[in-house]
Amino acid sequence: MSDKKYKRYLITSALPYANGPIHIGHLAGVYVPADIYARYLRLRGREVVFVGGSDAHGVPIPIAARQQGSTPQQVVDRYHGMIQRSFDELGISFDVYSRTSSAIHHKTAADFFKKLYSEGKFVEKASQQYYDEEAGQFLADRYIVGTCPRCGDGSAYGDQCEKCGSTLNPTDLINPRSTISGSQPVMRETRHWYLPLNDYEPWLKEWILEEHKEWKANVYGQCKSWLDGGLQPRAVSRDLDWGVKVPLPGAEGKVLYVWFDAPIGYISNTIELMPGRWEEFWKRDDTKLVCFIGKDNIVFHCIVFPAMLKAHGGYVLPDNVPANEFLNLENDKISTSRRWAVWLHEYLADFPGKQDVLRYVLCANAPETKDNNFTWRDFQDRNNSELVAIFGNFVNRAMVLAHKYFDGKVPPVGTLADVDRAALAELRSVKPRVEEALEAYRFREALREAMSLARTGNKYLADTEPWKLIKSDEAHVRVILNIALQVAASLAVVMEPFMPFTAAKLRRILKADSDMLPWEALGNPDLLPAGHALGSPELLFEKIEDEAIAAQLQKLELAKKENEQNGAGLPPVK
Ligand code: B3M
Ligand code: ZN
Repeated sequence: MSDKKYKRYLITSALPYANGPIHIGHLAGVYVPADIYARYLRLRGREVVFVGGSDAHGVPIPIAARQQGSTPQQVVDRYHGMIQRSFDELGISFDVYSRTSSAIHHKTAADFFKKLYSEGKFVEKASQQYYDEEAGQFLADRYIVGTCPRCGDGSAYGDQCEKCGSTLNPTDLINPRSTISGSQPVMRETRHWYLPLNDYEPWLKEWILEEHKEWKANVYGQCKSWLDGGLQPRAVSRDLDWGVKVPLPGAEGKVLYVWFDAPIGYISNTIELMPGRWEEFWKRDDTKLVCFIGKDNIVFHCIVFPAMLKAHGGYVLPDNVPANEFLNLENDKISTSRRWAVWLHEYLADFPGKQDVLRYVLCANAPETKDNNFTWRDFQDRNNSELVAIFGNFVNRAMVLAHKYFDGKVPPVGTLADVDRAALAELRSVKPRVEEALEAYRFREALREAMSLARTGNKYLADTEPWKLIKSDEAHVRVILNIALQVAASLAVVMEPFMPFTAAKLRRILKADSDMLPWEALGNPDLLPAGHALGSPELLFEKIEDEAIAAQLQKLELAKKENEQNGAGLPPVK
């Protein structure tokens, strides 16, 4: 679909459960690409609202509370604050970061449910579910353990065996036990409300399979297989005492299913941000809604949430859902419960001032089309041989030479040689290439194109060797340094969405503010006027030594050992 019809952009990013800290898998899958996209659109002068927030509901929260000996509310408060701070420090530029425990969210989600209920959009059904008589409550799937019927492992959960990976129903378990009281649960009748997704199937098939063929192959493929398999009614409520209460008389002890209320959180958070204007963003068809998520959330964002919005009526639908695959860590699946992760708050403490190195590595290596692997060696290599040796080295050389030969001022251009014209052609070609990749959610490619400008600059100085030429042809050295500095100025522009801290530092070094360096002027050969006084040279990046990498690898080994000894647990909160 053409972008011309869009007047504003609504960018959402999955609401992480507030039951643990953010790790690099979340970042590479969702938040780094979403932030790059939001920053890019703002730079292009588009109106953007970038929505984030913590998911305060769902069984994971009370489970974490039990493990930690605290209450669900305490768990949410602790992790929400921690997640919010670490996102902020990494420069994830949310316009709003709230949480689904807010009063406004409870009201928005309850109203949404009530409208669908009063219009007869749900079906009500009775079913048999496991009940813990000692604890006096129904048991969510995760609260039931037993023997896996497939592999015989004794600690399978009601929804999944973690040993063999099988998806299970609680009734599949042999010898089921409640994790709350340890007693054997009994079957009891309960009633729930279901969204009849089967009724929306023909519409979803048309809307996704015909009208959104441009969606990423991994997303489109997953939707197609769900739709081909046929959709079933989905319960939108649960027997649980943590969540948004079902707003109906006689529904005590029931809450909205977390996957019903969480996506409404995007709406609630927008209302919190702009109480008077949120409807412009959510209810006008000239808004482009883009939802950034990881692949495990595809069905909820491409099928369930759109069906909810359609059932409600009046809301825009996602224009795109550019979900990523998973990032592994040192060739093993990242897992919060097994503590196999690089936690953002620990990274920020261990590598102060190196936010952009992580942003760079996670984007350059993003699991865009298939699962990918993060290794500390690769992190070190990309820092040392790309950021330091190419980008940083180029800018530093240009700055040092400009100070040495021209008193820290941008020299004027003169007659161009072929080598100069070739560099200028490269400079001009960057903008359309980066833009095209970003508009199509190809963030790795966009970053590669942006970095190609640094490579061009580096090679240009290496080929022309102005430090040798200065004796024989000062006029040409003026040209070379003018062009090199223009390339550096364009790097300050093009890197802003990817590495905002570095872009700001580069602007400071060049003594050029954002007004001098608008996105529209990216690639212009005259961003810095002749005679412009530069700041002092400063290194953009520093080498990461082997010891720092060894320390990280050791930390992972330690977590693995502790995990093997103590069983699964959550990472400590600092
Ligand atoms: N909290 C699941 C997850 O963190 C869920 C996402 C909600 S997005 C509306 O993967
Ligand atoms: Zn099993």
